[in-house]
Amino acid sequence: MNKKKVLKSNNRRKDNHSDGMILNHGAASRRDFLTNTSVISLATALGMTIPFARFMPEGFIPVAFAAQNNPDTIEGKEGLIILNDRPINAETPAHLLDDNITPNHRMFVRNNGIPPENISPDNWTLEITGESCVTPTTFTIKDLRERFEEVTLQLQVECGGNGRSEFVPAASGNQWTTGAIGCPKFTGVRLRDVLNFCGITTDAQYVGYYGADTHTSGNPDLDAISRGVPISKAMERESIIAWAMNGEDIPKQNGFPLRLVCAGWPGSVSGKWLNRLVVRNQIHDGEKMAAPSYTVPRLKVAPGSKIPNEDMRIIESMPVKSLVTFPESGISQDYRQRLPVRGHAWAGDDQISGVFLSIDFGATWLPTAVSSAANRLAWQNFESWVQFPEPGYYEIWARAMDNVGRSQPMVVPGWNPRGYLNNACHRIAVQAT
Ligand SMILES: Nc1nc2c(c(=O)[nH]1)N[C@H]1C(S)=C(S)[C@@H](COP(=O)(O)O)O[C@H]1N2
Ligand SMILES: [Mo]
Repeated sequence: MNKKKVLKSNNRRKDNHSDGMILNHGAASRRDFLTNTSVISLATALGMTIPFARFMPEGFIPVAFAAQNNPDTIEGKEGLIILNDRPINAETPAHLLDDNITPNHRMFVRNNGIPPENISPDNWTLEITGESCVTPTTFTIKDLRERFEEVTLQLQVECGGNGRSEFVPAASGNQWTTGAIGCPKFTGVRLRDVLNFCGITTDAQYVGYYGADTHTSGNPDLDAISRGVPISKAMERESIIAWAMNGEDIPKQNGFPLRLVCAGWPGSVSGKWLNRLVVRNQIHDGEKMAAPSYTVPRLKVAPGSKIPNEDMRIIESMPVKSLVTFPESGISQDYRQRLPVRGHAWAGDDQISGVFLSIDFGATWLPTAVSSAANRLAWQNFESWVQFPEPGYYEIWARAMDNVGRSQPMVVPGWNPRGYLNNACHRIAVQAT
């Protein structure tokens, strides 16, 4: 089968926050479509018919107009899209996340500060301390390896701001589309084993991390970020202190030589370049713990409103979500042939119960085959195929449901000032010929 990428799209990916329900970040302005919303003009712009046009929701802009990749690269991270170069932030295009286990070179990068240079893993130390730690202790990586049981787990890390680019009005921050997610295999020791070794007092409430990266301002008294998790999350068997990713050193940008991984929660709780953990008798008060960082309004708010900090809550488990990783959006497909469709789905601390596909703008949905997770807090893979009734423009939509019955919304959910937790359905474009 010959699946060339043929759909025309804009070659710039510059931010355009005036767009309405663009579900994939694009350069096409919604205004162009508002004055011109008829199906005929959309079909003309696409250069093909839209067989299921009668089901197209009002205001939806064909995903075919989404933006294209930019050519810049980060060493060891070829193919990732750079959103910011100081600090470095880069996301992975959906079709490059097709592997069941995310390879090191495909893992997104989200840096709040400047990563440390000239690291020697042999001299690296991790200090466990804090007011609720009984015996503060400093470990080398060798100590950790010798004293505690080694575990290898596949764990999903998704930035709380993944999908931010779709919020209207725009939320400031990196304009992630869909690619701030990955699910590599991490090797390390359980955080709880290390905490139990040092001893924690009964008033322990939170575990906060510090890393060796520095604040972008250059001020040595400021931390780039220092977040953490409640003690209950820290004590889960899947919360680990890792020194390897997919059996290799953790890539430099992803926290070499040591990082925390508390999966299923915003990626920001998984501290990189980890050198200190503090067991706190209160909610950790490190950099970016307090609102508005990594918090959302307790109640639904009108888009664009200002929310007092005390009305915000810290994000914990991430919402149900899925990503189509094959085919790549924009391919051309012989309509007489079946097109395999696959991807991944995940649901924070919970599990996926089903993933459904639609080729008619959500009028009908078909189930897919969903794998079980490699372990708790690893994403699950789904697989199916579609076949189009006639040539024309189609979109494949994927929608996941979790084991407590929550499913992904079709439109961007709950606007919030910092643009977190967008779990709207992923859409890809296909031209059937
Ligand atoms: N020390 C440190 N840890 C950090 C960060 C950081 O900037 N510094 N970024 C956090 C955020 S916001 C995310 S989403 C994840 C991203 O992990 P990755 O870059 O390995 O994908 O790391 C988290 N841990
Ligand atoms: Mo993040």
